[in-house]
Amino acid sequence: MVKPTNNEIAKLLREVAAAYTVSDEKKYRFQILAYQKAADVVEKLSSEVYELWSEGKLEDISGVGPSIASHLKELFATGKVKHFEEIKKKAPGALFPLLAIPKIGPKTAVKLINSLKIKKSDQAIELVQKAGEEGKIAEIPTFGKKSEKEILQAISEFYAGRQKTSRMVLPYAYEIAQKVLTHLKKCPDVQKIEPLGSLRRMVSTIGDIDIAVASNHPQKVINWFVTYPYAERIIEKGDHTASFLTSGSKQIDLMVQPTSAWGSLLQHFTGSKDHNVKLRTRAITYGLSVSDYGIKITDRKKLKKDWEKFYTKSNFNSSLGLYVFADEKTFYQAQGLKWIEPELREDRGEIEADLVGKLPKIIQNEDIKGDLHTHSLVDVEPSHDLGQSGMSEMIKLAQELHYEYLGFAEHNPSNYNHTPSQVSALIKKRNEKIEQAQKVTKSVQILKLLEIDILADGKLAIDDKSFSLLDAGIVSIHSSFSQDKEQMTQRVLKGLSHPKAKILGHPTGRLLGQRSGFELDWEKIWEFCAKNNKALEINAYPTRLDISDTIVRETIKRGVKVVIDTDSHEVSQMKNMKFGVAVARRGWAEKKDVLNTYSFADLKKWLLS
Ligand code: DGT
Ligand code: CA
Ligand code: CA
Ligand code: ZN
Repeated sequence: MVKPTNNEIAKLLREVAAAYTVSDEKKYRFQILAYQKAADVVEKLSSEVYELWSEGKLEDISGVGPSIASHLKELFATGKVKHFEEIKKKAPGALFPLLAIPKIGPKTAVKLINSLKIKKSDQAIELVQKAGEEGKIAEIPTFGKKSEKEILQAISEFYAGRQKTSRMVLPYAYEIAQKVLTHLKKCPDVQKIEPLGSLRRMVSTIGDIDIAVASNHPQKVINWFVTYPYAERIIEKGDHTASFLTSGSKQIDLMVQPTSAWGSLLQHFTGSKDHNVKLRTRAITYGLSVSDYGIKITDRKKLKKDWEKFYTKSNFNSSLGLYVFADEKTFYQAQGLKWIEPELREDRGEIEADLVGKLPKIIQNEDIKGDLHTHSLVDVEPSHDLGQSGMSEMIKLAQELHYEYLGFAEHNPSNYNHTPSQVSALIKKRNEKIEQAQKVTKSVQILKLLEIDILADGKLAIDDKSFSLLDAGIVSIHSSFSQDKEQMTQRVLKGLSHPKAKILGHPTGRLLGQRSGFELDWEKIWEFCAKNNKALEINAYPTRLDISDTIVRETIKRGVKVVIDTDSHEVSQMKNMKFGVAVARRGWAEKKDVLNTYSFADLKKWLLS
């Protein structure tokens, strides 16, 4: 069984597009577009293509056509695609490593390969670099000194571990954006500011960071923007837009518009692209042309009567010949829609739901009443890593977060070097620490939980006697990841079948950008969870964000609860809750779908159910 990650699949699709390009760009122009589009889509997808395939949902990915989908099926089933290999043979082997360099497209790569007579594909990058350092790239017709310099710079960026396809995990991008926002807010000409694009939609991985500013002096804002202390290279500096690369070659895009057009700017650059396309296509049928500047009436006869109030003299910009919108809500209303939460804007049925008044009232950060999965430094001689913070500081932060309850769920005492009674003794000792802490803590109820390994055969790592010392258990898979779907599913179901095993921790085991997670037969898992009152975790740990938004949506459709946990191993990580809430919001989850929005009494009741 082969499990390529989304990034690997996207890379492969780009390689095929590149091979088509160098083989006959005119003849294959449709294929090239289709493969590039598919690569874009796969790269941005918040669920793994492999998972979708295993759920029989490959065809649901909009942007991946039936022919590419059938090739992907072959890839997942056999590990390679005959058709891809044939096409790739049409191009020199050295093309593919060179594609990893920013700035080097397929045609540039082939020119370099031919002019520099590069034969060894595994040394292609070094050979190009060497040629550049010797001034040989500048001598190639149509290249010149300037492009030689750019190519050398791009190669050194590449070597610094900065591949152009690498996406940031959400919390990481969020931190960078906060720093840039702090810088921009010091500029007196900035009137409004907002991070946009995938960051505002809180997608689990972020390609680049988009920031919008409302200002009547765009040039001043742009000049200020590029003085950001960590701006390593300025890519573009125009009248209304600018971009630079910051540390780690992460791209920051800025767009500035006057305050009067803030609404359409927000809407446009929040995306997603698919949501925007759907919106704009629909608007045309009502005689409207929608853009980031505003809305133009192209055919007044088609405009609905009750929308007319949004198109008045006061919001008409005569120099642009269109209507501008200062806030996003009116921008949507002017098209007969209600405001749609950014996390829902993925063209996954949100526009249709809005039109019939069926948009969900999605969960908010304030609805969260506690965190059930945290690791303190209390040493139970565990099977995996200990936390780094003491119980008291974690409880203190829980109080500051206005939580009603906090669960300590250290890893179970290792069962390799402890007898079952030693395991019980260690849990008892940990429980005493909890009881001491509870004595001095009034506002937060502390739960005695544990993160328990589901062993390779589905047995749990602690026995019934140890279990009886706990309020409930979070059961998780931390080993034998290579089992197939059927085995994994049985293993998980067996692990969850203990009456006190109430939560499945980080259900797919995925690590963003590193490991695509294992396969499960979701229908079986959902059926079991619905029947036996088990919850699936949305693990908010930055590199996990597991389960994904699309699985959340299916989970709650079946009436199965999710629980959002931070899996904190250090006190400050408890603040990652919002990223898990974002996954829930993107999965259309409402407050009632999420276990840790319950009051303590209701939660206790559920844990005993
Ligand atoms: P990312 O950066 O890959 O995580 O994803 P986004 O969604 O932030 O995409 P980005 O940075 O390329 O563009 C930001 C927004 O700009 C996007 O969400 C919607 C809008 N946008 C970009 N390209 C297009 C386009 O071709 N058509 C339309 N209608 N909107 C676009
Ligand atoms: Ca972006
Ligand atoms: Ca962008
Ligand atoms: Zn774990």
